[in-house]
Amino acid sequence: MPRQFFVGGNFKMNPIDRATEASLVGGLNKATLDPTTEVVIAPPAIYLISVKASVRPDVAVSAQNLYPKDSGAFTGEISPKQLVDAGIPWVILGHSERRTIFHESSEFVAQKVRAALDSGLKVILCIGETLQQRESGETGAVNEAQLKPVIAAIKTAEWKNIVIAYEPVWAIGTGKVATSTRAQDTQAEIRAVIRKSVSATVADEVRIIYGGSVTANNCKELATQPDVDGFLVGGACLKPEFANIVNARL
Ligand code: G2H
Repeated sequence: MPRQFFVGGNFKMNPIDRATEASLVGGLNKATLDPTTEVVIAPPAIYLISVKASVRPDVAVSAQNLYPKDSGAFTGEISPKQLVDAGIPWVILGHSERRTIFHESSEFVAQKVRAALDSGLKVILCIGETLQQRESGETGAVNEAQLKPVIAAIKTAEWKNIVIAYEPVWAIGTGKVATSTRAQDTQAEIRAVIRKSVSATVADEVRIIYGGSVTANNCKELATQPDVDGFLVGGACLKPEFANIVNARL
């Protein structure tokens, strides 16, 4: 069965006010979106409930993070159970901004993935190498090392609830998008890791999306690549061109 095209919009710490949130959601609600693309948007935690209430029903909502406990003395954190209670079905985990700025290890990301799946959430799992790692030929090893604790933490049947977002750190918010060949080659390599370490069926079925400076201008060529099953979009998801990215395969 072909893999369903998936486009996520990662708002990061935007918008800065509720009026902008309303206009972003309003714009998306009016847009013509390819009905065969699965669309998920991830606003900041404070807007999750209002976005969920106001966005069109064919667009799902995702959190950008969680803490891997049900409840307790973890000031400032949000639990998987609270997300489920709020009707939020997805969570982004392992984003490079979390790994770098907030020092999240791959093992901690795997704990979060485990907790998310235990509560019934679906996960957009981000991995990717830095420029220095790419230049020293470590891309494959870095991606495999970031995947490894997650592979160890979850069962084969649970991979249907995971989308892998390959986001080379050097391409994030820099305007330097990966060439379609580079994205394809790296994502094929990631799929090969899943084939080797999980199963051939999971490798064939898991969606591997690309993130890092995706725009309406570069999405169509990237979308022609066989191992690019969609996108995780940052800056461009705050603009009307997000609809063009959702429609990249039209
Ligand atoms: C990568 C991406 C969204 P941007 O972080 O996750 O952001 O499209 O702004 O590079």
